[in-house]
Amino acid sequence: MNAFLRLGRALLAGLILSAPLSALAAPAVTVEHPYARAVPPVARNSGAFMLIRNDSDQARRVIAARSDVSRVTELHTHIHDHGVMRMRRVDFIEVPAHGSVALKPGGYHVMLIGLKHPLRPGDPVHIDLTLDDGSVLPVDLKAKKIGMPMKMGGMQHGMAMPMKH
Ligand SMILES: [Cu+2]
Repeated sequence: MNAFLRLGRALLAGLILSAPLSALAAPAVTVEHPYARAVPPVARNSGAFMLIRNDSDQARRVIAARSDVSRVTELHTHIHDHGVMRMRRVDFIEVPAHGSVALKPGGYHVMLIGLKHPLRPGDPVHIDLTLDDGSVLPVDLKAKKIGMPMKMGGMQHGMAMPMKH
């Protein structure tokens, strides 16, 4: 009986000790359903969208993005400015603890500026997202044909993008 109790305690202690290790092993921030907007050959810019999920107790911020398909890659949002939808660069995109944030047309997106080649439907895109804890989240996705979020919003993605670089 005593031996069983000891064994039980040892197993319990082992479970408690190993818990933090298993928490470290599973990535707390993950990405679901990533895709980029396929664009006509004349387009110089595009956007990438996804759902970013955070399973940790702490809010996490995406603070930078890099991609192999564009010369410059930025984090953007859309704002309504006197009835006109405009894009604006943001310093970070926050993913709440035990929550998620959607990057979608008309909202947050990863802006691909200065495409190195046309993004046709099915073309692969690799994006690295840098988080505020220093970790890098690699995202592999494909370009696909999608509708414009709004008549003007969609046009501005390719046409009225202020280039400050
Ligand atoms: Cu943008």
